[in-house]
Amino acid sequence: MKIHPDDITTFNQADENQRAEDLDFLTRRLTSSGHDPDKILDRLSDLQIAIPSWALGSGGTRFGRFPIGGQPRNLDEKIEDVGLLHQLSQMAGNISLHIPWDIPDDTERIKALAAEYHLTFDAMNSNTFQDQPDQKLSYKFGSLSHTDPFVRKQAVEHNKQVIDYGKSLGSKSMTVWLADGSNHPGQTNLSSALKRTGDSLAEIYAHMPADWSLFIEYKPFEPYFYSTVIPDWGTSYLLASETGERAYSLVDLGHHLPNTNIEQIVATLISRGKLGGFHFNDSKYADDDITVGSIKPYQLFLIFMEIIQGTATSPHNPDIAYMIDASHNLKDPLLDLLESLDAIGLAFLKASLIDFEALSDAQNRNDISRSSAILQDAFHTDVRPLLREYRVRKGGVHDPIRFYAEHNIREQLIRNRGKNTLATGL
Ligand code: PSV
Ligand code: MN
Repeated sequence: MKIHPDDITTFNQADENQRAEDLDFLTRRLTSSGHDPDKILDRLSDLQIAIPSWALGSGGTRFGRFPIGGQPRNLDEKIEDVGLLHQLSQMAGNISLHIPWDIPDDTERIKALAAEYHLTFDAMNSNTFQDQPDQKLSYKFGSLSHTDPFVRKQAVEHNKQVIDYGKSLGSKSMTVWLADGSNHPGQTNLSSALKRTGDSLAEIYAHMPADWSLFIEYKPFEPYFYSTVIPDWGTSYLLASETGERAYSLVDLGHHLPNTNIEQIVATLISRGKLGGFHFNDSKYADDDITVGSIKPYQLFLIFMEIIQGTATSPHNPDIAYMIDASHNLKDPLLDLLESLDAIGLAFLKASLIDFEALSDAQNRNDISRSSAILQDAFHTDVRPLLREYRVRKGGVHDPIRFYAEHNIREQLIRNRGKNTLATGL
């Protein structure tokens, strides 16, 4: 769905004066403390967040699913939905595809359709955690790490095929999340499984064009509960280092055991130039995949602090591929994604306000109170006027969540697509 520019203008004009006042207040505060709001907004513009093609419908749990009407029925409609998110927020200029959930029937046509919505294709994702109806060998006991070389070959071939789809769509990276693992002690030989995985990854890597990157995603448990072959950042880093220069780790916020210091992992990986991808979501317990920033907004702020600081001091880290990897069981998926984009934008802006020079000085003097005060000062600044300004300047709406509700977008989607549509994905 494309929103008519007149509707955007009308919406933005409604409380223009109040917004100008709020922005003026914040701008004066920021400039008096040495910040350049225009520069900060330029950097925000570079922070485009990919939307996964599998997160546009209602998610489910293993106990049930409560579908929402108007879900996208095919890839074209998914692109339309991401286009809408981008038009409103100006922060979602990329789409990430999961194969075989979203196989493009005609890559040239799909690429052209995405371009109409100002979208490009971010990392491609393979799927060797489910058996497909036409599949010869089962992944029940693993894929890239399987004991049977024929199963490994099938899984490697699938990954190569995903790269080929990505090549024709203009993507430049491939994410491998390997679900392989075991449920029972003794079920697998842990070190042999890791070795076989490394060998399979090397084959996938060799198939990538020279300007592509490989992202290796880790996860400590689920779907298997005793071991996963790539459980943590250390294993991912190890595999990435052994696989090649353009192989990197991918951090998914939900893929850590409770209370893990994720910002420290981010800092460490960036310092070694090995943080390639980042999946946003939030969680209370495990891989809950709920709205970004809804549970731990301070953690998100600290992560952006490490990203901003780390990429400035370790320039050899590549541009990070950001994606929202969430699942929407209760909320309208599009609204939930808009909320997540808001949370990401706000955390980034707040982290941009940290006085890094003063922080470094306080750290060198071991002045803990001063260090904390610098962080708190940035975190408690209300940066919403700046985010609204960014959107209006770029042609979006100042408040995408309100716009979405006031314009009854879900009702329109239900009218156009039907009440009982189903989207592929989780
Ligand atoms: C696995 O939990 C994961 O985070 C991976 O990124 C998958 O590709 C995605 O979720 C969807 O299953
Ligand atoms: Mn993920």
